[in-house]
Amino acid sequence: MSQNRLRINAQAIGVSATVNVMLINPPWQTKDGNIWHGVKGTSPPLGLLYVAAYAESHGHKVRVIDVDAEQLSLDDIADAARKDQPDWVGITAVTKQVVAGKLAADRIKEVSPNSKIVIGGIHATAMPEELLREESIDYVIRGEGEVPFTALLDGEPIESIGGLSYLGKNPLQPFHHNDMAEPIEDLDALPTPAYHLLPFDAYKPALGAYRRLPAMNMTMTRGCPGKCTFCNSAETALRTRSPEHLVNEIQRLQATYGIREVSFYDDTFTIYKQNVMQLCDLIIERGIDLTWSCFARTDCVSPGLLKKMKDAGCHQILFGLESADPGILETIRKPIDIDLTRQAVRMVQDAKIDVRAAFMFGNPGETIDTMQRTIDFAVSLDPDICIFNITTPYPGTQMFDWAHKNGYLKTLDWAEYDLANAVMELPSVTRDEINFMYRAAYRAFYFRPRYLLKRLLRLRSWDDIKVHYYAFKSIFVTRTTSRRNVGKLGKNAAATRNEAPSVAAAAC
Ligand code: B12
Ligand code: SF4
Repeated sequence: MSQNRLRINAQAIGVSATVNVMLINPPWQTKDGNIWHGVKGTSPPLGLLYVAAYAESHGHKVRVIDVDAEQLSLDDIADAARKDQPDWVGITAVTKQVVAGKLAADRIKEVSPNSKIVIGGIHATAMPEELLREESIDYVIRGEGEVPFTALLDGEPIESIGGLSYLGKNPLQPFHHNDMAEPIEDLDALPTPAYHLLPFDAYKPALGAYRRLPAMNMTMTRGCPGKCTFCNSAETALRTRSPEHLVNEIQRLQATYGIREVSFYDDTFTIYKQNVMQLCDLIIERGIDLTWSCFARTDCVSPGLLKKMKDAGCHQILFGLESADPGILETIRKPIDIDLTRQAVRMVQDAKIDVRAAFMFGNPGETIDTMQRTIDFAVSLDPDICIFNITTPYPGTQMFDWAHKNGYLKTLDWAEYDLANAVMELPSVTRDEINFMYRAAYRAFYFRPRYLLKRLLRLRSWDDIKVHYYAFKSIFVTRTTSRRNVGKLGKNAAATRNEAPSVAAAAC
């Protein structure tokens, strides 16, 4: 797909017959005992909104249903589909949502049998055949959805649609996978995500992740050159919007919704340092009243950049630090030097920007000692917020293929793939040991008198009090595996269920 083609499509309003489209974000609620059960937030499903906006730009009538944000049930989705009888239904799903996505597809097909159902997003990209085996799902779109989904709505021949997977007539070779569409090069040519199709007031980022409201999530870039084995973004084509285009969009969102905060959801927001500098200059020059947060890597920041970011309203950076063990960092292909990380965290703290650090337990080669080293490192860094996740090998990642090939996956129940539950049984450490250290990490980090005092002194709002209340309640109240038991745990011992805190996020 050439850039010209994209531009022409984006302007081609009304060239094809208008169809009725329903786009669905299925639920992904956390379970009781997970820290975010209390403090989680909701933000508009950006991928789905990009797809919606592009379809609208071709004149199609689009409705978006966000099950969690609107607090709906499967029955509500069925009711909506019965009433609307959409020509096309698009469902998005990360791995954890896919079970709910399939249930939604089944219900919609029951009440609106003529609707064609398409599923897209990260999980569909990795596992198209799994989804095409579902009777209710007609098509899968792999990769970026804007162009291929709209091509379906426009009635283009299915063989010509990039990234489309579908069933053919030959029972011996039922699956057809068209070549992937070219990554969209000119991101400025995409229409603004269709925020207007959702109830704006229903959204609020997770407690602790924002400074002011109302807030909106946006991205400047797509893709990541990183090679991390656990990540679905690894080695995806890196592209960026121009800072000017992004700032214009922020100003439009301020005029329409009065937003005062932006969560930048780029994989590595600071990857193009010059662009971030320019973006900050524009925010400052135009006097835009904005606070914001972003994700970055410790090898992608510098003191000058951080100072500029702070001046332009940045209040929090999330670093995916993963482990303090150099061997593990090498194995997961994120070999950032620990001393460099220490310096980078210090630089951010010196710039008076909050640090949110994310670590993973249960990587290949993990032992109790490496996890303890990670805990000690986290405590010594003293970030403002610390997130510990359990390594989860998501389909489509190198780690999934490795774990699958070696027989380390203990379940393919995708609902268990939530970063708070060990789904791999590794030779070097048991699942119970991982679960134990995971909980131990939260206690070790959050129950330090120095940390508690620092947080108490910084409580600014009712939301601040709530986030701490839920976090501490979650850590205190959850049942724990005793340290004594850990010594006795056999490799095949059943892992303790997800009872400890986890944090939804941590792209890096
Ligand atoms: C920001 C973010 C979050 C945010 C916000 C989510 C939101 N409301 O937008 C929060 C913090 C809430 C979050 C939570 C979780 N996240 Co998250 N998150 C991200 C992140 C960094 C960016 C998402 C984004 O906005 N992308 C930009 C948009 C434009 O891209 P996109 O969503 O992929 O959509 C495009 C295509 O996929 C496709 N597409 C998507 N949907 C559809 C639907 C149809 C019909 C079609 C045709 C096409 C299509 O077209 C879109 C436009 O091109 C990604 C990493 C990444 N780069 O994507 C991880 C990522 C999606 N998250 C991940 C995970 C694991 C989670 C959690 C499960 C964590 C947890 N502890 O529970 C939860 C699940 C919640 C959920 N439903 O998303 C994993 C998913 C891995 C997997 N295979 O499941 C990712 C890939 C990071 C990683 N580790 O690799 N996340
Ligand atoms: S973990 Fe971060 S740096 Fe690594 S591939 Fe994913 S997004 Fe890129």
